[in-house]
Amino acid sequence: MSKSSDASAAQADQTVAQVIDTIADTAADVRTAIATEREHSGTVNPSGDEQLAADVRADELFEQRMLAIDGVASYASEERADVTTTDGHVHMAMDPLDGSSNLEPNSGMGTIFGVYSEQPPTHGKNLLAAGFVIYGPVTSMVVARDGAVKEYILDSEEKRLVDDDVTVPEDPTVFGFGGGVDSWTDNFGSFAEEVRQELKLRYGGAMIADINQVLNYGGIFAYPALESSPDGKLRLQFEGQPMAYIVETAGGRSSDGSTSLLDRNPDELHERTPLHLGNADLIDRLEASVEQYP
Ligand code: AHM
Ligand code: MG
Repeated sequence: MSKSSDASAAQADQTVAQVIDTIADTAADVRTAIATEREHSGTVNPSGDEQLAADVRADELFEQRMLAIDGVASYASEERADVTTTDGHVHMAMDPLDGSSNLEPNSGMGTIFGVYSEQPPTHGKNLLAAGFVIYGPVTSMVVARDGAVKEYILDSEEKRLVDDDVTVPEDPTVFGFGGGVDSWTDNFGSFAEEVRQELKLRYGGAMIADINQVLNYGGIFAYPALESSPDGKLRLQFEGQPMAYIVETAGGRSSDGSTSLLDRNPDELHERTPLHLGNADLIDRLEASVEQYP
């Protein structure tokens, strides 16, 4: 590596550290938005989902805080059509409030972030780091960076490290599959029936919380291709690739049905993807079952 690329790698590394700290600091404000900005905003996001005031607020908070960091060159999110740009060398892609339909029943919700070396839409290989925050009984944060996944608790003065080596447990225990059973393809339905006989169902309606179950207990989470929506529901750049980066760094696998989500190069910022994440052998079996996915 040349001296100048050494310097820019070090610069990017410093910016990534600042991004992670700023997201941790912003979590308390997002929790407040969840508690106070509970009404529908009367708007839809670029995927056509109705937005809550809390979705819009979380998006504004992260746009403002991310772009205020020296070195952050752009901010893209599930809640806005276009990328906001400035000068810098790393690029943010975020789902500011994942699982916001859980707001009314007071179930888990979270924030997902991916830090890319190129402006989205971009290839998954350009991820430098990724993570998520869960606004659950406590606020926790999981970060994948430099080949390791770490978990922190945020409800104290400083972010407190509680696990410095998050790894997908070898023996899988839980599964959670999105979309109605009637909307699945026959191949996915057969695979789901096999899994149902082996593992315990855990499905909470927020991908971050469901994948955090997989990180803790081993297993598989999927939001598959649906008969009516062959690309599924979840967005590749804001949800799929960051979560795939975390699960793969923790020793698991990701797949869109035939390839790792990190090998995908989206044409569109808001492109959707079938998504399957979890223990490697379960993802291998999934791929063998659904081989004619897109
Ligand atoms: P959102 O980002 O608009 O909240 O949508 C994504 C969420 C995922 O967290 C979750 O897995 C999925 O939508 C749940 O969908 P469904 O309600 O169809 O089960
Ligand atoms: Mg989401």
